[in-house]
Amino acid sequence: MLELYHSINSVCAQKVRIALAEKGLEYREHLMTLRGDQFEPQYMQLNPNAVVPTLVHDRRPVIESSVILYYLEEAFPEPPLMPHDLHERALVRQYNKLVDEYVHNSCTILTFATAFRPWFAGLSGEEIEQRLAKSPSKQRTEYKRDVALHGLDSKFVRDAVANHAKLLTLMDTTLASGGPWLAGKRFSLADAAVIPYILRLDLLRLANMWERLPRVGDWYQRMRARPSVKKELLDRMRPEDRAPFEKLEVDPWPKVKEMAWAS
Ligand SMILES: N[C@@H](CCC(=O)N[C@@H](CS)C(=O)NCC(=O)O)C(=O)O
Repeated sequence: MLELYHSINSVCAQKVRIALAEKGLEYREHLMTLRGDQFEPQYMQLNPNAVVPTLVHDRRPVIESSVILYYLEEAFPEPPLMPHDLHERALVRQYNKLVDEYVHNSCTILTFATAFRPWFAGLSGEEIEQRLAKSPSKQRTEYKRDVALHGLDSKFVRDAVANHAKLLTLMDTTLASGGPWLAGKRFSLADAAVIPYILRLDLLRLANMWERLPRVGDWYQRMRARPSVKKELLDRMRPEDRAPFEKLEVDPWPKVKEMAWAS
């Protein structure tokens, strides 16, 4: 039996839900609020990093979203979400590595600098620190504290934007040399891993980041029409999941635009 600990807006969990849907796998879900339940000792036994997603397969946990994607591919090979061609397989891993190493934290930075910033409204640096103190990742705590205090003026934002630009450039290059999917002619774990971050930019009103990259825009439309993406990303968002994005008070684009293609 498959079980998934996740939350609707979690980008890391979204990629896993897409892979599960693509493979037609049913799972029992444990919906987390991430407002403290990730630190429950029982959950941290499954995932000592106190983050989602966690997949439990036959009572054994698998953590780290990209590792979960590869695990699902090996445990349930049909339909395949890894290409046959070795270079395309390497490209899938390259996308996942870029996301794991740079894009994920950059997405957290942009999201907490804007849509999720009101969660910390009115709190002092110390109070914010207390709220974040339980997280085992001191680096992510530092990012969140800084963007909660400084918003898009945080010193971390420029690199976060540049890392998204790097992803978009890789997408444009690989789509130009192949396509229609990120790692060739078939939908793969690269598409599943990347779409949550592109949707997030869109929700943060930053879709202009790919205005000069029409191939990326076309891919995004193809992805939005895909049943797994519709079911697990677009249709799963409840009003409360959309609210932080709809309530964005300040349009982030003018500030982000200056940084987007600066280098
Ligand atoms: N490297 C991890 C990152 C997981 C992660 O950061 N998950 C976020 C949601 S996307 C989370 O659980 N955040 C809760 C927190 O930071 O307290 C993975 O890929 O699974």
